[in-house]
Amino acid sequence: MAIERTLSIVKPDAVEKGATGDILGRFEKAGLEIIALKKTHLSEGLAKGFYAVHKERPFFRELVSFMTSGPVVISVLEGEGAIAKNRQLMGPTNSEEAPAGTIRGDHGTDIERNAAHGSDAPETAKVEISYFFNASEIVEPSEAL
Ligand code: FUP
Repeated sequence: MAIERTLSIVKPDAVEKGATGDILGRFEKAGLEIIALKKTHLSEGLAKGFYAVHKERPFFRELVSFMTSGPVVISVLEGEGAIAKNRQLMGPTNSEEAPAGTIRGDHGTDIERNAAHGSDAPETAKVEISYFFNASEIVEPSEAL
């Protein structure tokens, strides 16, 4: 499997309950390297832009309101099959259906307050990573030598 990059967001519900360290730890234990990281409080404009693909959906306003309700922790994860691995660690979108042992099962509440976001495909990962990080904020392998 190819080395991939994916965007992760620890959402406001999980940050508020102090689950950031547990969630980032799960990524590292699964062999995903954190190559960029920031804690920030999203503006309405940034949250709307991030979820623009859902702008016609009935839950859009609520989702934007939730995503701007408190700080988030955004990271870029790199590793073998990082996109699928992250989504496996998160579990299904709806926390009510996510099994114990998954991030959304352990730290989320429902389909909106679901603790974490992870990119769903290589193309979206690329767009999402550049939405939040400049190239200079991402640690490239050569810098680790
Ligand atoms: P995922 O790829 O698992 O993040 O899920 P989706 O792209 O289907 O949904 C994007 C976000 O919209 C999810 F984080 C949850 C949210 N959502 C709602 O708040 N209500 C819904 O009815 C469906 C999705």
